[in-house]
Amino acid sequence: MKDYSSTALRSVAVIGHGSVGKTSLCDAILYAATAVDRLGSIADGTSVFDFTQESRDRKQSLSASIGICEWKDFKINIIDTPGFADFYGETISSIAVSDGALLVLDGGAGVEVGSLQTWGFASRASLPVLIWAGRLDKENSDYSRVLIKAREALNRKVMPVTVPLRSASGGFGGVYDLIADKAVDAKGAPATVGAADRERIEAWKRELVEAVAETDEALMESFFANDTLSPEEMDRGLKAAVAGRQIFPLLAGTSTPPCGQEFLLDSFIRLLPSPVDRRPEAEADGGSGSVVPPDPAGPFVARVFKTTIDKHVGDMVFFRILRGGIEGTVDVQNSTRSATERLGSYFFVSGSRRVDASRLVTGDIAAAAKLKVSSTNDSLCDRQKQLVLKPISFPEPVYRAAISPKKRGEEDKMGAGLSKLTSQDPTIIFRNEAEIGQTTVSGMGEQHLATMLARLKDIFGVEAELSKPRIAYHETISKTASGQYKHKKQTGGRGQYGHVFMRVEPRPRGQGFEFSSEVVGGTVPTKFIAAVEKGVLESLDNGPISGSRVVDLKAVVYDGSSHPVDSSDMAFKLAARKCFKMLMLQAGPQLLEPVMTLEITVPEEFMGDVIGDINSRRGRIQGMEAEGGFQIIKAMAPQAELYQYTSSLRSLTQARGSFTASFSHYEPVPREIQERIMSETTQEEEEE
Ligand SMILES: Nc1nc2c(ncn2[C@@H]2O[C@H](COP(=O)(O)OP(=O)(O)OP(=O)(O)O)[C@@H](O)[C@H]2O)c(=O)[nH]1
Ligand SMILES: [Mg+2]
Repeated sequence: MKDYSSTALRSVAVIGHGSVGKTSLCDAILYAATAVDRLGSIADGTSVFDFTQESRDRKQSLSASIGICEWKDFKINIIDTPGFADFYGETISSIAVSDGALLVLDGGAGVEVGSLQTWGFASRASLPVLIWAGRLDKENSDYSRVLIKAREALNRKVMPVTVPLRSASGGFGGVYDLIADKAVDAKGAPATVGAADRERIEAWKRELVEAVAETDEALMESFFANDTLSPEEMDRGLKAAVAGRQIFPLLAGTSTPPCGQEFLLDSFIRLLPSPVDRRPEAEADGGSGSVVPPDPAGPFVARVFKTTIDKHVGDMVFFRILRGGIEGTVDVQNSTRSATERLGSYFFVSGSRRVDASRLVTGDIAAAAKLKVSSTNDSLCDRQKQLVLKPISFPEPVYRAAISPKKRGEEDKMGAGLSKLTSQDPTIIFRNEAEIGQTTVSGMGEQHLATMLARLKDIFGVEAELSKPRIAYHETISKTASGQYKHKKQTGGRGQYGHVFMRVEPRPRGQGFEFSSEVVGGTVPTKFIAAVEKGVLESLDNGPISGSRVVDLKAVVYDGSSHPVDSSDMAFKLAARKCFKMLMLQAGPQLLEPVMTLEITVPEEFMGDVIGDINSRRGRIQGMEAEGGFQIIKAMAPQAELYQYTSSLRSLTQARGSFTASFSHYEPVPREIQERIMSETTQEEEEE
């Protein structure tokens, strides 16, 4: 492949709802640009982008995949992204390294929940967005309706730039480019516009010119003076408006068979900013607080956005060069991990194919092999000019499960595999949770974790299984209680003697534990007070209701007695422990459970079902808001009721609902549940 300068590069993340036709479109783009001889197909398993066995088997994209094409002296990196919410991690990181996003909508359904979510990711990254109304060959499709929906749900300034033509029978008849004034028929061959389409086209053209004029004062004046804009003014004005997210061009076409991709390729070049015009990247907090402008002549900076682990070909790290460039073998700094990496074996990747690269410039995307420590979200930079980039922020994974190896003794092997997989995929988090005595793993959904288990087995040879995690209950008291306990044993030789009077008092939620002594006159000798405190502290890990952590109370030792020979630290510790447990049970013990805040986004029609379901999970609805045809439900619900909620919500909403969850606070569990848990705990204790 020939060398391209930064201004002749474009990287586009193709995003959208699941199964909307993103990968098919990406294949059609490569075909239109003659980067491939044959059109890749999902059905035949010949897609350039869905090349992994996993994605072929499932006919679904599970990770981001890059395809390269050359078009009119430009090099275009097409990044196909997953549409299924479980795999959004790679969608978000692809957006972070692109010059623009192409949001794919279905010509029939228009804006779906995944369209809104991925649009949101692009908005958060301030990325220019082009929109593709696809699958227009399907009977229920309607470009005008897609336009209306996109304006309602996404942005008022969605403006048609390429539009469908009608066939003689009234179906899809090809595409017309409003800027180039060119048409193709449904098979992609040059065509002319029939009288039936003329009028609509003129109206859309006029609307586009007006919209561009509105974005800039000088253009507005010119428009008033001439009642139109010159082609040069249109080009410049539209490009600036797209870069500034003032206009979102809507394009039309089909992918099977392909139609409209040449106009789309033209639009990438014409409408998206070049890498040197891209908004500067920010440095992480604690850096010089400044930004990194995309200067091709500056010191090298790159962002790692994807890592693949492959036991046959080795690990690969994908990155975008944000400033400067490299040629030949270079030592760079991984500033995130404070390590030097040798960039020697680097190349471009198109599908599963490696393409030689002798040099890399600002704005391009490449992959490197044989790196030692680098993985997703790391910063690579010039060793003389080190900085850390503000990391890409990923959603909090909401699907949490306990994980354990199927074979005993493989815990360490599993841990090593998991830590490698989580460094590759920041939307998987695993933790050793001491409080519940389990290793847990959180991901974006059931499928996400299932894929992770498959990789764990495939790459690391560990079979693991998931289960419902224990709940990290807390225990506290609701009233004050006081009493005494005497630990006294006289068995031959030296005896044991410890005697304490204690009081326990509730403290406000979140205030934690406090110990104090009100002993006067040395009834408990000062040297044993620490032992009393220790005894109580030891009891805090193992509350009397469920063996959980005890919180939010005060324990006061106020009296006692001792024996000159038989008293010891041990005896006082034991007395304190027994006394504390006894008092907790008298002080209205209360089991607290973690409660989560939920934000659930669903189409209006499913709202009733979703609210009903939340109520049945002991949840409380806090409020509702309408946004772009969707309802956002804010609610609180106990964590114990939310295991596998991701899956339930999907089945309740035909996969059109989504949610985020975060820990909110601890709250008393209802009496009958506390009693059940308490009797289960006593049973376990008796069995032991
Ligand atoms: N009729 C018609 N079907 C299409 C068109 N484009 C794609 N499809 C079909 O839509 C289905 C989904 O296509 P994909 O390209 O896998 O969709 P995707 O958005 O990549 O799916 P995910 O990656 O899983 O989110 C496939 O059956 C395609 O054949 C089109 O232009 N017309
Ligand atoms: Mg796909």
